[in-house]
Amino acid sequence: MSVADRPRFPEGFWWGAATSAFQVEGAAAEGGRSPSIWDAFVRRPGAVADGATAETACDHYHRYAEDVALMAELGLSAYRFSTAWTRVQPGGSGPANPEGLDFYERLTDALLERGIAPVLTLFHWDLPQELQERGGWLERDTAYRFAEYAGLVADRLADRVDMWITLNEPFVHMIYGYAWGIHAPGLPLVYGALPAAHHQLLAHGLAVAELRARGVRSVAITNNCSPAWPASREPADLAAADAYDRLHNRLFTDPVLLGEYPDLSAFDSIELPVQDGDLKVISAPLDGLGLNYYRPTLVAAPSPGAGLPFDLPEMTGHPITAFGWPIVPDGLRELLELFHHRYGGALPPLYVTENGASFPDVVADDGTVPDPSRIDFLDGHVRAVAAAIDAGVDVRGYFAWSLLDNFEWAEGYTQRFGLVHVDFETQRRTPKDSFHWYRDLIAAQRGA
Ligand code: PNW
Repeated sequence: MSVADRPRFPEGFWWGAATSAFQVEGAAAEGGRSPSIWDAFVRRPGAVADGATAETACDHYHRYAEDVALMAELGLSAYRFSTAWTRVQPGGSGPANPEGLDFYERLTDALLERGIAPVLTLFHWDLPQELQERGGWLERDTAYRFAEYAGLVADRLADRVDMWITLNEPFVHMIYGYAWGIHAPGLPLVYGALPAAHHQLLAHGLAVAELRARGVRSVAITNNCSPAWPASREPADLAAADAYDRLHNRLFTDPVLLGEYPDLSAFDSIELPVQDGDLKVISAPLDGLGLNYYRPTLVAAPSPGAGLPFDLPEMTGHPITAFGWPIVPDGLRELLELFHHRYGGALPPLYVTENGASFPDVVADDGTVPDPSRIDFLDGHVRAVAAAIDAGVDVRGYFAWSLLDNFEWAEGYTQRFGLVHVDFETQRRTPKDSFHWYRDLIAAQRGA
């Protein structure tokens, strides 16, 4: 990219990369860690591609120092990771497990030594299995358990973590985990999943209070969001896209920013177990909103008897990733501007907390990993962020998903999202061409 052509970012903009505990750590039976719902789910025949488990994953628990060195080489200003509840408070209740907290303290300190801001997510889908056996997010009590766990992490790290993110993508966790059952805990409850929305949101609000009580200054939540594109300008398609937008983009954002749920009357039987005072807890002021963007969603009027107020037809006419997701960089600009206009003064600064793509990367004979498609993907999306900033949206950071190839949930190790290639037999890390591209981009931006 030539200098003249380079997008401009505000001073102090965070250039980051992200991972999550279950997807990279491994060491599943070490350090006092208890089983999570994902440890249970991967054992279900057919649940995960190739019957893969995350017992070793990227072995980041043992190799974190090497991984932090890679981050330093990239020149990251921030690193987004998650803490495993199963390490910090095995079983999901009771006192902290100091060995679990020791690990996150070592990681945090290693980041700070390299001048990388730690961005800590408290929940990235790996609920302690013991809490699932008591109902998981279908139970209100899990929200109180989460607040307690948040307090334990903050007791140790409140003075050192730059930004705290309560939940990662509660929408995806609810839909994949509780409505369709294709992720842990594997419950195909359809509309019966909705209590998992309210209880995650309540957990978020209760945790914010625990963090504030420990002096934490910067708190956010990360939502997966996707512009809903109507299949045509026909009123039935427009209404379907509006219903989808309420479910995917507003259900987990309106309560947090506006203190109210969106009108969901387009859906047959949505019931949220809201009690007096909950929305006040849920709408505690935040310092940031994290958006994870991967793709827009095409939405059409439902076929008769569909049970949902929309259909989601395949989107054609765009290049696709190895996952089959359409590549639409401008959708990120659209999303950022949508939030800016929709929430106005109620919107805190935005952070793109995940964005990336999977491609079938291999290490070439010369030891390089050519991944031109990922470079194109990242370049297009970084430009989309710049365009949103130019349009007046307050975006403060961008985190590539992911630093490392890792355990991609139900896809196991078959989808590679990393800037760094991981050989899952030898644990050898090899920076891909996109790693060098991102390093150069960051250097140019920080030096500019
Ligand atoms: C996110 N979708 O999940 C998660 O936060 C990551 O843990 C995950 O590895 C990454 O994206 C890549 O999948 C998503 O259907 C799951 O649009 C599904 C969707 C988006 C994000």
